[in-house]
Amino acid sequence: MRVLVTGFEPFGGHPENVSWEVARRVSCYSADGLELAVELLPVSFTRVAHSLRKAVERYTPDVVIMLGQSTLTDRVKLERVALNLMDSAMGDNDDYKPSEEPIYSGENNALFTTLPIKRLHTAIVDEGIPAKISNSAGVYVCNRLYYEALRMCRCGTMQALFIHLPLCEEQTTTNSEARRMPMADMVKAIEKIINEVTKDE
Ligand code: PCA
Repeated sequence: MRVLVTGFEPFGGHPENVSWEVARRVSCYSADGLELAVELLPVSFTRVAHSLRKAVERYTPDVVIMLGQSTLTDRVKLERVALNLMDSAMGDNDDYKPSEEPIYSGENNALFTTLPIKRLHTAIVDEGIPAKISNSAGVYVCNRLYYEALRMCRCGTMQALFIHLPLCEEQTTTNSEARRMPMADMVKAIEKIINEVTKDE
């Protein structure tokens, strides 16, 4: 069973991105029959899809678990759906600012994960880690990546899930409103998800 975990580089003035910090730590996780790879992705609407495709070609994962940082959540947020839409006034790390652009013209407005998101949510909550299911991954680069991954899933047996994470307690930020969670809890949550998805195979 091959699992690819992705995290993002820093963006939006944050010196680090919690998603990569968690992915890095999760890379040490081991379980019987599990082959785990981690990949750092660019916060770029135009480059992120190519980076994902290259990583999928290299590792041929059964499951891709993508992580992203969100200052708007105070818990582990399991994303159910990706929209065929890009919009950002702030711009990405290439300073690209799409305005209500489709990712793929004429394709599905939304794609859904086929992983058992409710069961995964319960598994994390049972560990005592705050988590929720979300029906919007936003319209920024995380959503762009998720749409690409779910689009690739339709052509094969690969499955994918996107997870937004709050900042960790140790992380510095200029955003005093940002929600936080202990790093250890986020790492445990992702390891639990890997454990659950590999159990099915
Ligand atoms: N979060 C952004 C992109 C990179 C990241 O970590 C998002 O929510 O789209």
